[in-house]
This record gives sequence, C-alpha cells and structure tokens, in this order.
Amino acid sequence: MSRLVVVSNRVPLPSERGPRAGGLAVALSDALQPGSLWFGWSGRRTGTPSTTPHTQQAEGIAYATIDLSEHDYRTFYVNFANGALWPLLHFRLGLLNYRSEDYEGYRAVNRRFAQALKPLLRPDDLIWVHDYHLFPFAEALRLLGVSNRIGFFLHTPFVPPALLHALPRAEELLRAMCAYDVIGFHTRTYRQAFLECVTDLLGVRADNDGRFVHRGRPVNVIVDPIGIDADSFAAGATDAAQGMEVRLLRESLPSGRSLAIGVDRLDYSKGLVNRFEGYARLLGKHSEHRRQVSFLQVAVRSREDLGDYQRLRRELDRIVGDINGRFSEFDWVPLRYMTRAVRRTTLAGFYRVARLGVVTPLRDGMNLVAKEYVAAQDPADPGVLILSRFAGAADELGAALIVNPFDVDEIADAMHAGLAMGLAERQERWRALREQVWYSTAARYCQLFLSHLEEYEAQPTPRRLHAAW
Ligand code: ADQ
Repeated sequence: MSRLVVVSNRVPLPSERGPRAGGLAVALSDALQPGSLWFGWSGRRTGTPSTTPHTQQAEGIAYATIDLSEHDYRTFYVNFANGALWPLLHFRLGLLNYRSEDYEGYRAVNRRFAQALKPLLRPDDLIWVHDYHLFPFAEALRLLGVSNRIGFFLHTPFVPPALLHALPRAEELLRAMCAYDVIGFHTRTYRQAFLECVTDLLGVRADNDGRFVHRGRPVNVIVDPIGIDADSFAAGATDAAQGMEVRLLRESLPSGRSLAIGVDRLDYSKGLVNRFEGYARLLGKHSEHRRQVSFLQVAVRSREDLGDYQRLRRELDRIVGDINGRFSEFDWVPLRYMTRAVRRTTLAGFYRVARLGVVTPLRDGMNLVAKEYVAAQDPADPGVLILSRFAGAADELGAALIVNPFDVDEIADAMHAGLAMGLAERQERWRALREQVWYSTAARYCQLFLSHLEEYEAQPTPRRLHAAW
C-alpha cells in the first residue's frame, strides 16, 4: 500500500495542540494511518530558516516541518495568501491587495517547501496537498523531477473567470495548479467555476466528468464535500452536556430563556456584522423576544497581522457595545461576545444547549460549524439551524432555514421563525439534516479523495515539459 503524505501550510504539531485542536487534523484522522507523513510550516519564524525539516513522531505518524523567515511570513503568508488570495476566493475584490514582491515570496516559499519535502519522498507515495497557500506546490515538485501522484483540495470557494481575472498572474497560477493530478472542491459550483476558468484563461475544455488534459497531463477535477466525525462529535456533545461549563451556561438562562449561538473565526467572510444587525433587527421588530433570548457569539481571533482583521475587530466591538447598550436590561444582556477559543468538547455541549445555531457567512467553502451544530443536537428536542445560502454546507443542508446573509431582515425573520418553531417541525428538519451529516462524514471525504488519487495512473513528467514549467 502506498504511504500517504499530507502537505498543508500549517502542521498541527501534536506537541502544540491547543483548544482549537481539530480542523484539518480531525478531518484527516481516518486517512492518517501509522506510517503516514505530514509536512508543512512549523508556525515558527526564524532568522535563518533551513530547508532541512525538523521531525517528530506521534502515534506512528511523522510530522516534518520547516520554519519561515520573517520576510517569508510577511510576503507568502500574511500578504499574498491571506491578503490577496483569501479575499479574492471569498468574492471580496475590494479587499484584494496585490504586490508583485508578495507574489514572488509566495512562489519562493512553495519552491522551498518542495525542496524540503523531496528528499523525504518515496517513489510510490501519494501526496495530498491542502489549500490556497499551496496552489503552485505540485508544479514546484514536478520541476524537481517528482512524478508521484499529487492531489490538491481547496477548502475555500473558487471564483468564476470574471473575478479571477482581477488577480494579476492568475493565468500563471492556474497553469501551475494543472500540475496536480486530482483537484478537489467542496461543491459542484466551485468545481464548475474552476473549470470555466481553465477554459477561459487557458483555453482548455473539460469533459462532463471534470477531466481535461493540460500540457500532456490528464487532470481530474472532483467534488468531495468535507464532513465531521459525526458519531464522536455527537457523543462528545452528550458528555459535555453533563460538564461544569455547560451546566453554568444553562444556569445563566433562567426560566425558559432560549440561547442562540454563533461560532466562527473572527473573519470578514463569516458575516458577523450582518448577523449582529439581524439580531438587533429581531429585538427591534419582535419585542416579545427581549429577555427571552440570549445570543452567545464565540469569535476566535485570527490573522491579526492584517489591517482588515484589526478593523473588523474594532467594528464588532463597537456593534456589540451598541446592541448591548440599546437593548440590555439590568438583569439581561442580549449579546455575549467572546474572542477566545473554546475547547471542541465544550463547544459541542454549548451547541446542544442552543435553540438556534446561527451560521451566516457571506461566503464560506463549507462551514463545519453548521455540521457540528446538527450533530450535537438532542434528538428529543433539537434546535434549529439558520444557514447562509453562500456556505458550501447549504448544498447539503437544505432542511435548515436558508437565508441570504446580506439581508438582515431575512436573518431576523429566520431567528423569529426558529424561536417560534414547534417540536414536530424541528424534529422533522433535524432528521433530514442528520441524515446528510452522517452521510458525508470526514471518513467519507478522505476515502473519496484518496480513491480518486489511487485510481489515477502516475504520469511521467516528460523532460520537455520541465522546460515549459
Ligand atoms: P474555517 O474558515 O476555519 O475553515 P469552519 O469550517 O467553520 O471554518 O471551522 C473549522 C473548525 O474550527 C470547526 O471545527 C470549528 O468548530 C472550529 N472553530 C471555529 N471557530 C471556533 C472558535 N471560535 N472556537 C473554537 N473552535 C472554533 C476552512 C474554510 C471552511 C471549511 C473548512 C474545512 O473556510 O469553509 O469548512 O476550512 O474545509
């Protein structure tokens, strides 16, 4: 059997796992059998980074990481990946900041990653690369003569050609992506957008199965929605419901007061401003909910090196203050706002207490919080999921109350409907959601991707193509 090599920008080192331990590590746990290798950035910045990786082992899995210099960190990670690609891929052209030196830094770090990984590779390794930080990574490996099967999964949405054209060097990046053998997206819409870009910018047309040939190499473009380990998340929620934190949360909600919950990274794509305005609209329009509902928002800080994130945080602080100032009573605060991470198990218990799960991103690749909220519910008394139509999860979770997050009245109305919804409808909707969440799990996500990568016939990289790259 081939060995699996996972590559991602940030490696969740077992020695450093904090309260947010989860994300990709949980999603890939089924695929990461003993013997696998995980390669990427250590999260450290040093004066003189080396291309010889540091390695550590945990539960039979090897973790190999390299450090970045301060310059790499700024150009590759902060400025190009998170300051140009992230806003573009979330349809926010107004926030796209492109500088050619950042792009060069991004390419250089991808080359350095490739040089560091190459000596660790065996001929039949399957290499699975994750996310927008590493679009040109396979190309960099191919240039070093690596002919292994290399797959790529994008965790964000993909944009149609009209938007991609806004990114300088987009054609070059798109060509570089074609050095992957298998490329996966969460939804059909993202795959379609990618294929349209390939046609529009590179002049290559795919067949109905999403296969095309670029520079003599076949590329297979697939749809593979990510999921969670629903059984273990549900069990965690049941256990956490008996724990101290969840008991304290329940006690803070006197006499039948309902809880609404939001859980997100503090990111402009998550639609927090609109969500809070929607909530304020609910309290303004439907005064019967005052004192009867409390909103708990957990918004863990992220990417604080970028001005757009600092500005967002200040804006949210202001809005939260404004709403609480406007609506609070001496014994009721409408909006509880935390910018600290909460342990996954505790979060699971919080979801279970909440009558409303409010997931209203303006754009989101998938959004795992929506799936976690569903998995955590009590079948005898499930809550209601309010979900943005612009989250990838909306493709699968149509039984939620689907909203347009740009319309704060729609958010308010959905919250009103969710709070008023009777048990029978809540159960019926929840059963439909549950079926989906238990169908497209993390394990299925891994199996589907790896089966496509295994099926792919390794292509020799002809010498003349090296020159073209
Ligand atoms: P993220 O943008 O990070 O991920 P999301 O899928 O919602 O978004 O969350 C990932 C994980 O982080 C979830 O397990 C969640 O519980 C946890 N998390 C989020 N906020 C937290 C908080 N405040 N405290 C503690 N834990 C928190 C990217 C894409 C998504 C895509 C995922 C996976 O942007 O669209 O779903 O990758 O592909």
